[in-house]
Amino acid sequence: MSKLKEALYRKIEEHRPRTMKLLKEHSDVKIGDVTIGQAIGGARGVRCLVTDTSYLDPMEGIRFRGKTIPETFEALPKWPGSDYPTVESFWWFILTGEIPTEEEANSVLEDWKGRCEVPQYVFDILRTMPRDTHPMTMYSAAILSMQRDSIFAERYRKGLGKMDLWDPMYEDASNLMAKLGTIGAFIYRLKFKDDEQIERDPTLDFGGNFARMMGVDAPYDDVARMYFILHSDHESGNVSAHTIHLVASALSDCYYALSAGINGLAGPLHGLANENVLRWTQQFMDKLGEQEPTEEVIKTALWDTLNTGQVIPGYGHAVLRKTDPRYTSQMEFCQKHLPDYPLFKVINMIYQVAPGVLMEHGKAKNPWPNVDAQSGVIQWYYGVTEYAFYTVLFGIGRAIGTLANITWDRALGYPLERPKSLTTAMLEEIAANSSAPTFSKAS
Ligand code: NMX
Ligand code: MLT
Repeated sequence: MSKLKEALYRKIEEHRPRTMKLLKEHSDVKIGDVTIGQAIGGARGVRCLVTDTSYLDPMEGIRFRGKTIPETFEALPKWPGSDYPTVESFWWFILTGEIPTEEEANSVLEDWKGRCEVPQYVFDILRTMPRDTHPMTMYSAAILSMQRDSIFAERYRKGLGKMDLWDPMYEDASNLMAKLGTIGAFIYRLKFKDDEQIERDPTLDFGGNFARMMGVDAPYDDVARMYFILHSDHESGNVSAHTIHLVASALSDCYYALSAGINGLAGPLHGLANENVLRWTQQFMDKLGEQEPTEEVIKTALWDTLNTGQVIPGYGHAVLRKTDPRYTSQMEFCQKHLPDYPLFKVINMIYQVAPGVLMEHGKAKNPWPNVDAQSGVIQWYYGVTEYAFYTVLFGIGRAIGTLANITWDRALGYPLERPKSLTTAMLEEIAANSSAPTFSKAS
């Protein structure tokens, strides 16, 4: 058994009695009520998921296993010469809640070496797809195609007790994690670099290898580490994480679940916003031509978008009510590495103007930027200008938190997810019989 699997098993044994006690002694304790506004309005604010890998506070933003982003970056072991922790050390952390020693983080790196080879048939399938297929479709298809290799599905078929299911889930999750960087970089070079592929280097970590296989020089390895960790987890209610949790609750394996979640991430209101931010900004700059961008012209362009009924990509959030700390973290990276880059200056100008415009527009509950508003600039600066690829980067990161989360779902024996639906007529009847004020709105 690998060091990480042993550590995880110890944590699972410690945690199980807590869940059992809650279920046995406090099952009927209420944690919230659901209003008609929430039932129709996408379940905003309904508290009905349990996730220990991360927690999202509306004002503070994300904490991974209790740590803020700066605390996470500070605490975890780093690759020599690098400013950001390795993906391998973060994987240990998100799975166990413990900061690994360097030796423990290296044990993940060694373990993934034995798992990282992507089957040739995956590359063959990707090469058969029309070249104008969206990279997210390719990424999702690649993950799904490997389902035939699921250890979970095989062991389940053979008959495995409910409380042992976490073990093959962990195996599938680790097998996937070790391969996703290679798959992402392969898709990038297949689509945008005439299929000229670059071999991985077994002496490098996940981030270093990703940069190498993308064909982008340092510090892109650190960009990759930062990017994957920032996008890893946003508790369980977001579309991708929730989908992954939901699909896995049917005891579908990691391949089915992750592929499904990636399809949700591909929506423009979710992960695809990072592609749309760059498209919007580039179109805006193209229109400007030689003219210097000013706050006034940006304001006009934002209003033009809103007046056609479209959303401002990269702004707003279903939970956050402040600037996303993942935005801030990337902005700090830009201030350090590319302070005078014209595109960064434009993105900063949008940040000065967009919240005010959205407040005046009066619809968005949160006028502040989310993670997607800043991420494309960094990619663009390092030469990854093909913005259709950006959501794949998000999707590689998102796998880390969600695969850890569904491994824990199996460890704690969470059941099939199956909320109850009502008809509109039933809601009307409930409303008619309710003493609640008729103007009440979902929070
Ligand atoms: N631009 C214009 N209108 C907006 C925006 C925005 N950025 N954000 C919210 N609104 C509108 C929203 O469309 C809704 O309008 P209507 O009443 O006509 O349906 C109204 O404001 C109320 O929406 P909220 O309750 O503030 O937001 P909700 O929780 O429904 O949706 C998002 C959250 C993230 C989907 C929404 O803010 C949005 O569409 N943002 C732009 C797309 C984006 O950046 N998505 C990425 C989110 C982060 N991620 O990576 O997933
Ligand atoms: C995410 O990272 O999943 C997004 O910020 C969306 C969300 O949390 O709802």
